[in-house]
Amino acid sequence: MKRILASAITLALCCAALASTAHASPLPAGWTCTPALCGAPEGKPIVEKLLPPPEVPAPITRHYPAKVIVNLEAREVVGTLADGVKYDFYTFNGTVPGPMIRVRVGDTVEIRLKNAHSDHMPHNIDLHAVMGTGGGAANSIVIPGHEGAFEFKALHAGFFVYHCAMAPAAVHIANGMYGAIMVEPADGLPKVDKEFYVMQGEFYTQGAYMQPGLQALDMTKLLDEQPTYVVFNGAVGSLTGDHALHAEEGQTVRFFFANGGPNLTSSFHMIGGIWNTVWPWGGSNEDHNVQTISVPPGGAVIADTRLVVPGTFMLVDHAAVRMFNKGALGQLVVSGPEQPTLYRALWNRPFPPAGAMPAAASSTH
Ligand SMILES: [Cu+2]
Repeated sequence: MKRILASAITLALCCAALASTAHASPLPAGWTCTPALCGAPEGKPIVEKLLPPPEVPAPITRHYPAKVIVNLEAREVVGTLADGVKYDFYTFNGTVPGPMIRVRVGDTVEIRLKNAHSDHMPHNIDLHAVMGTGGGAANSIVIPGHEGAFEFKALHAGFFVYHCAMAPAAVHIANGMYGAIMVEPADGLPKVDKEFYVMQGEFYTQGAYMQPGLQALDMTKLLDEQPTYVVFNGAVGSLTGDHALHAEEGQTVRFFFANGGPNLTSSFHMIGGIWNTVWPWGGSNEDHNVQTISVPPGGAVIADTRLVVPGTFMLVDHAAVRMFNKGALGQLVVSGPEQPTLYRALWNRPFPPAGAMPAAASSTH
């Protein structure tokens, strides 16, 4: 009897040991547990340095997984939607979009979300980079004056949207509560000279386009998906005039472009430019020589362009009414010497009506 009991105890201990060994991998059976995916965070926890858009956090140069702490705060702020037009925005950290987060695949990311004492609504965060219920939304619901946190392993490289998912989510998103997170592949992205962060979003105001004053959300327009404004980075003119983006001829410029929506798909285009390399959908596949990129609500793209001539290049949603009548317009000003072999003006002159004597030929063509 004693011997049977001893065997049973040995078996139980053995099984427990096996179970704990099997538990060491955070991934389900059948997955390859690479060091990048399964390695424990190394070094001291890193507190993510968050910057306002269109600024982008520096590329990641470390080659090991780390613990990254991201401090976000839901803030309801009255801000400028257009010249003379105010709006009561819902934001992450006071800006639309919220700051871009940049981590490396394999990182353990701790999202801390506070809800400002001065806010009136509960908020939360759903990050599309998260594999977990609600992308973290269920574990980050915070009422004003409260803070919540959750942690996830960044298993998939890519560029992802995050947004508030508090019901009614369409309202929180339509009020500007979105941002984006880049999960860099283990070896990083190809180096470029400049990086910019731009997000498109719609606003549904009770007043007509450019009607001055503090504008309230129009629920009928929202439900009908008929926005008054379609803008980049939360306002008409956020990337034009004094706020235009700048680069130099010869540089390669990268756009981290995402669409908060809540409803419209963007047709992201640079007038006078071509995207040399894009990562459509923000995923891992590269495409080349692309003119216009479809970016759905809750979707994103990484788009690189090499600037070969000087000029002002307009960034637009190529659904044309939105660029000239609803605000979806930005400027990239490229400085440098003219390159006449690549682009030059020829002529602009009257030509004789049909039947008139032809002018002396100026060309053998
Ligand atoms: Cu919210």
